[in-house]
Amino acid sequence: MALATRVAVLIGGVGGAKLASGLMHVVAPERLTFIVNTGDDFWRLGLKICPDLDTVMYTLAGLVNRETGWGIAGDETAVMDSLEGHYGVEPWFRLGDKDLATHLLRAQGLRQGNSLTEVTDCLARRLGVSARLLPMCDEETPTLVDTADRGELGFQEYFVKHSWRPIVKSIKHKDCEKATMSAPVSSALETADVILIAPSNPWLSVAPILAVPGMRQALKRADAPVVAITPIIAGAAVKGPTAKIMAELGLPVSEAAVARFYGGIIDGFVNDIRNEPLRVEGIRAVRLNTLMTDDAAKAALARDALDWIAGWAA
Ligand code: FO1
Repeated sequence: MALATRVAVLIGGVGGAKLASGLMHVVAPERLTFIVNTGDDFWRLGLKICPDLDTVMYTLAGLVNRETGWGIAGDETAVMDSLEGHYGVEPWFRLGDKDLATHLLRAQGLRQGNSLTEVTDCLARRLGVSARLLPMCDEETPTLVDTADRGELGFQEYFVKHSWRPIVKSIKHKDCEKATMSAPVSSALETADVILIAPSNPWLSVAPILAVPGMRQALKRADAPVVAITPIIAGAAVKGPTAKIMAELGLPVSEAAVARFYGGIIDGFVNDIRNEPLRVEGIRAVRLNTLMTDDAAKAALARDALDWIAGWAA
């Protein structure tokens, strides 16, 4: 099933990038399209930072810092240190020197009037990434996190400056009603043989993608089966605030709650072997090892998930 299959993946964050890496071993890169969350994006020091696009791009290019899951391996921060040391600018969001090259080129490309889709494609191709990398939309729809103790925060303020400690009351996708699905995103969903939702944070990293007008309808209308992979294993998140946010939103920290969150747009759910069997109306499920501890586990999850889908998708 794998190599000839056209796979589109809705993805955000570090967890998603691990699956992206696994898929690269199983699906021909030119048949892989990643539709990436841009709700984390913000302008900083006059540069457009796109953390989830960069995490996927660097992962696929073999450049990513594998300890953090973001930024470039071995990067240094001479520029950030100079900002702080010479100018007293306290960079709570730290950009590596090599990483800055990406942000400089992206900001330049955008200021020249290119779309984020065009700029992203140019950067990825120059890094030798042959899978297609698409922002979920070209408009800016920043994720805002309304918190009990610090009011409304921008995503990176919540996630980095305050280390996702604030208590989440609600999550908004600013100006999402003005966003539009780009032609490449629509085409990727129409032509895919399989559509996967990566084990990214559903509320922080996937919800912004689903908030793009027309995205949910495109997923429902797609011929391809839509299958989500659980970000919850044994009642906890592998990494990041997924479980904490679910509890703060009053949801049970369970894979069933995630499956219900995606209810109506998914046909299947890849559960974890450590979890109880999933019982959610109308959703097929399988239990695989979704804990991607090394490259072999990432590839195995990608292969086993696609083989399972091949077994029931017409
Ligand atoms: N995460 C941090 O916890 N601290 C940082 O200083 C930081 C800088 C950073 C720079 C570029 C980039 O692409 C990502 C960066 N991240 C940092 C991670 C980022 O906040 C998250 O990966 C996503 O936004 C959440 O999915």
